[in-house]
Amino acid sequence: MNHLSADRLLFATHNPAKVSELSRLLSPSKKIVSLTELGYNEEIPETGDTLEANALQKAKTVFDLFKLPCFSDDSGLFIEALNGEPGVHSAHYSGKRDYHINNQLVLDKLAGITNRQAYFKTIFCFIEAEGQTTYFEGVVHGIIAKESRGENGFGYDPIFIPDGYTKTFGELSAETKKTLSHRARATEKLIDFLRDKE
Ligand code: ITT
Repeated sequence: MNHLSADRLLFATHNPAKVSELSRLLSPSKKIVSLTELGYNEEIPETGDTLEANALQKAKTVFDLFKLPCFSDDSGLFIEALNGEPGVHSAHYSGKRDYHINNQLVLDKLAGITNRQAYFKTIFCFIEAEGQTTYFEGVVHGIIAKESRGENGFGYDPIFIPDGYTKTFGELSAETKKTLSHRARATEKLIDFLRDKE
């Protein structure tokens, strides 16, 4: 067994909702260690033009600090009728990191538009050691609801209805989101990769 088979993985995020989602997805095989647990509260720069560039920037920042195998995810909501917006700008779409305001902005921009097609995409960047970087992708397709519904999850969950469902991610349970989300799909690939290393 090499160091990858250790049961702990450092997750380069400050988003507690993501930490608990990932912990549920990975358990019981791996334990996620968050930056908060390590006492690291600095803002991680995210200045890239793509999900890949941002994921690499986050993982590299944290890897360089702690010299531990670590991964990050960068995710976004891509809406067809808005030419892929908010995309890489999902966190601060309105200029503010405020889920409610950003959801309302999307609904306002889509007012009167019938094409509601959208997808969430996640890119995981895993840095195992200096120069050993691997990416994993996960996508879930769906549509944007007419109004915000539900309190579960975070971010754009209350306005996103995954294909095959009538409820938003905000209304669906965490258990259901776990079976079909973009992050779940990327996580499966990460788990397979880690398993192959054991
Ligand atoms: P870190 O960069 O600290 O990991 P973040 O909140 O900035 O956390 P991302 O850059 O990966 O997260 O994602 C950008 C935004 O996309 C995020 O703030 C949410 O608004 C939205 N988002 C990502 N994943 C989501 C999900 O599963 N459900 C709903 N919205 C999501």
